[in-house]
Amino acid sequence: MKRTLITNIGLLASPRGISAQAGSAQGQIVKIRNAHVLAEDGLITHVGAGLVGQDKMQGAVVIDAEGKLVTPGLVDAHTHLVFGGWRAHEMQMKLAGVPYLKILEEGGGILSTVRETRAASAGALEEKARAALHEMLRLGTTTCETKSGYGLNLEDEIKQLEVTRSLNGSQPVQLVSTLMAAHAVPEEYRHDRRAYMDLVIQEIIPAAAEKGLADFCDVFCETGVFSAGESREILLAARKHGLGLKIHADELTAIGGSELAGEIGAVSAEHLIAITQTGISALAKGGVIACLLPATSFYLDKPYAPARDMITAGVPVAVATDFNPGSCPGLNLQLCVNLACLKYKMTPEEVLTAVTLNAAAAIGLAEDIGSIEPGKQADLVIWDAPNLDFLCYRFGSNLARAIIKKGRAAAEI
Ligand code: IZC
Ligand code: ZN
Repeated sequence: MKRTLITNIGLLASPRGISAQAGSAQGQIVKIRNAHVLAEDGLITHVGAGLVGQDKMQGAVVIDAEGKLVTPGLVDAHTHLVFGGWRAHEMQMKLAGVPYLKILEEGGGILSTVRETRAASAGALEEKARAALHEMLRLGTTTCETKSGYGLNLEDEIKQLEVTRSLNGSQPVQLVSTLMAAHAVPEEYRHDRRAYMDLVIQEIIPAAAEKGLADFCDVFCETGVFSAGESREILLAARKHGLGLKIHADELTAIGGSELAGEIGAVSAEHLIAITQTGISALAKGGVIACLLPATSFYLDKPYAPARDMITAGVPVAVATDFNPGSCPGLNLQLCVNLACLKYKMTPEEVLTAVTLNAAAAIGLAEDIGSIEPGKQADLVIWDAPNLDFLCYRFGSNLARAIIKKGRAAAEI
């Protein structure tokens, strides 16, 4: 048996539970001073305070937290990690005020990344994504969701998903895979979107599900991309193949995405910058987790999603990066912690739940990760911070000092 003992934890802070926390429960955090955590074969078996018994020490690798803050490993519940190229060539256009959806309409944006992803080999995509994961891990992210959606044909969607599978287990960050063939209508189907819908429903979803390459299916429900009706059709087809449902809803315009998420009981709805009160009620009624992406609001210079209204309405809130080459070419979840606190006006405690337990629930892993409790995976971060307020207050530096994944020291900074 492999034992790891993390001792001398100044403050252990963690949400509690195996499901998403909503309303006032989102801000309820367990805080233990002078704590220690024992992991055996990658699972937490004991969380305690005060003196550590000799029995716990036996045969254990000891990690001294030096009186610092320890939280669960961060969970990034929304990324587009596997892609070819970047979109820095669109920077001047963006600075000149050309909107995100206009760039897409003219064949750039997502479609530019599709061209580069199709042209790239699986090996090249994998090495690029591996470098990003290395960076994420050092910033405290121990689990990450990643979407396809830059292939937009059977072969290249499967290629992206296979890259994700190959990365999962061959580096420390655990991955959850989402099929997002409905990320845009590819150029070759511009004049026959029905034919692309059929390809997604009849070929890409069944193939991804049959090969076990995806856990979730996501759709970009947005003006000029997929309507709420089209999104419903695609997501219901995905459900028939056993996939969990996610939806990019109300990112820029409210066209019924949140209402659809509530109606079909999606696991999560993403972005929600433009959500209406009706949309918020639909999420609450459908038990949908709101996955908010504050770094995208920052990068697109858009308003911040009304997180407080959602919390008041009893919608569990998760916060993620949205790492992608267009609307958020950044993967630092610590920065999202700062933004969630300052821009969403969430408390440090609510934010911690948003980037750990609620994020884990948004990707179907709340029973395994997202809190420091016996029975969960030993995924932890030791921070160069005395408490949660400090984590929300400092920004722009990497405060992670040691990252532990499944009981093993995965990175030290
Ligand atoms: O590549 O622009 N919003 N999809 C929906 C994205 C952003 C990713 C991208
Ligand atoms: Zn996204």
